[in-house]
Amino acid sequence: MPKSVSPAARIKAPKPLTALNAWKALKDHARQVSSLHLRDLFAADPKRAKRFTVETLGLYFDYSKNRITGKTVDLLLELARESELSSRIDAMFRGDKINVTEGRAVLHVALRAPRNARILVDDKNVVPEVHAVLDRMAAFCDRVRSGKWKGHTGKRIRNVINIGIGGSDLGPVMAYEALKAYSDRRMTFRFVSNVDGTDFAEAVLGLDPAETLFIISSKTFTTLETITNAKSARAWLVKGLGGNEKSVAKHFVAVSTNGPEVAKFGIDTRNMFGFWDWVGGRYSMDSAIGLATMLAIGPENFSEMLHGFHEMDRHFKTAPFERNLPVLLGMLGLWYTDFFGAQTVAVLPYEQYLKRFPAYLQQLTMESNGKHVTLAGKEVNYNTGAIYWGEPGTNGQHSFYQLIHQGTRLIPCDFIGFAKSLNPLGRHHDMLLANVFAQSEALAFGKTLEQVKAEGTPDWLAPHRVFEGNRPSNTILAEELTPNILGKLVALYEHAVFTQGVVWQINSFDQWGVELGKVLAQRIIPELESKQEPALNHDSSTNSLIRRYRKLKGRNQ
Ligand code: G6Q
Repeated sequence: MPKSVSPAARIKAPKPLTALNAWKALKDHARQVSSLHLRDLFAADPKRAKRFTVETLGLYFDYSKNRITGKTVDLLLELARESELSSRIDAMFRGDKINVTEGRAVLHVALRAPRNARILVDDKNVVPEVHAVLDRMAAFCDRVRSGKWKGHTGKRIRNVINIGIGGSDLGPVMAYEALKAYSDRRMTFRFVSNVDGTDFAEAVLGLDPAETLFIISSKTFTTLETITNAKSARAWLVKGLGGNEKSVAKHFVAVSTNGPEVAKFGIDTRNMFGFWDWVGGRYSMDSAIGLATMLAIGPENFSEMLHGFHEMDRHFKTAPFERNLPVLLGMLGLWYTDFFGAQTVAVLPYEQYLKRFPAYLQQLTMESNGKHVTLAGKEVNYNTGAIYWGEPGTNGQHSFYQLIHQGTRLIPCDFIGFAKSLNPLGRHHDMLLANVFAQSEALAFGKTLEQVKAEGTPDWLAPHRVFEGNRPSNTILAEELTPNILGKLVALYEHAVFTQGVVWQINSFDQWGVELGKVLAQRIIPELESKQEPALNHDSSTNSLIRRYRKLKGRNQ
């Protein structure tokens, strides 16, 4: 539990965000920029695309189709400087306990640091421990992938089921889907997260328990959904293998920070892969939580992914803000959230393998920056974290893009595309990429009434066919989706989230809302299950819902 004296109180209270010079200047500046159209900004500056593009680390980041001028960028970066972003970055990389509400360091960057790096937490270098776990994971993965690790009946493992939720699920699922092309196709990978029994039932459907390995991924090893699913998995396995409890040993491994709970569940802690309290759940896909990913793609590809993460970390720490991808991405997002009233950001990967990337980013961004008080506990008087959402292109074009093009809301978009397909098929890929470029062009430039009329559209129909344009987007292009590039993309967003959190003066690394969810249901479960009619003390709506549920289940007297 947090101590009674707030560690935040020891932090020198920064000037309120809205009192910073750059913030005030941005307020005035936003009024001027809101009357400018991207059509005019592009027409006035033939070099605009070049001026607002950064190419580094194999990523081509074009942010020219944003509602910005050179002055906007200067002021946004000035705001980052006034917010002391550099020293906050240093504090994170140094292992300072910047997660003040939980008294923890925030060191996902240590998970991908090279072997010879030195990062201290409480005066102890944590990098050797990180690599010791990675080495154990690699040895385990080699044994499973080569068939040396045998199940209880002597059969090799062909199916891997990761059981975890939130940060212990979204990263592994996203990375598995993203890197499927690099995975061992002879193996089946499935992911169970929901406490809804359907999730588990569907995941094991058609699988032979003798060939199935469960990874129970839970930092705390007390999460209701995960432990419930893990118990059902154990029952399914033991039943399938003739009722022998000993079979658990060869079919269950754990990823956790909680050895005693793992042992209590019945998993030998020699088959446990650890991580540390300085790794937040949503920042853990490159820790042992990535065991399923490593089993799928192999240790070498996994290490390529870590290398990608690390390259972006180094870039974030050292590149000047003007060329710093996470700083630019973060500050551009903040520009629309705080100065244009934008509520959401659409992430639109034109790459089928990234189909779970928006869902992954949803947790990363919204759990991190969905906060309404500052580090010092003061209510903010500006907007913080945006709502992130999206679907892979081109599917979204045939559904929700309509609102982005012609609705009444401003929705900044991040387009993500790759020059090469991992499945080249005739003209498919050129068509796919033509759509990326066409969409961002249409969003920015639109179609005027004059243009619509010039096409012979009757007057009554013309307003419906006008696209006002001036709708902002970033485009991120890379050569090909590789483990390395995936690492870079994830780290790009991680650090963009950090950048925003620093400017908003919030703690991006706690999640009390999630903790609340973990306890709320506990009180109601016995009320649903009890044989006797329970005495209910909720509000009248909740009481009625519980009674109705019990009645429908035939549990009422
Ligand atoms: C992530 C959150 C949350 C967490 C899950 C699972 O940052 O803390 O999504 O990952 O609640 O928690 P366990 O790994 O402890 O089961």
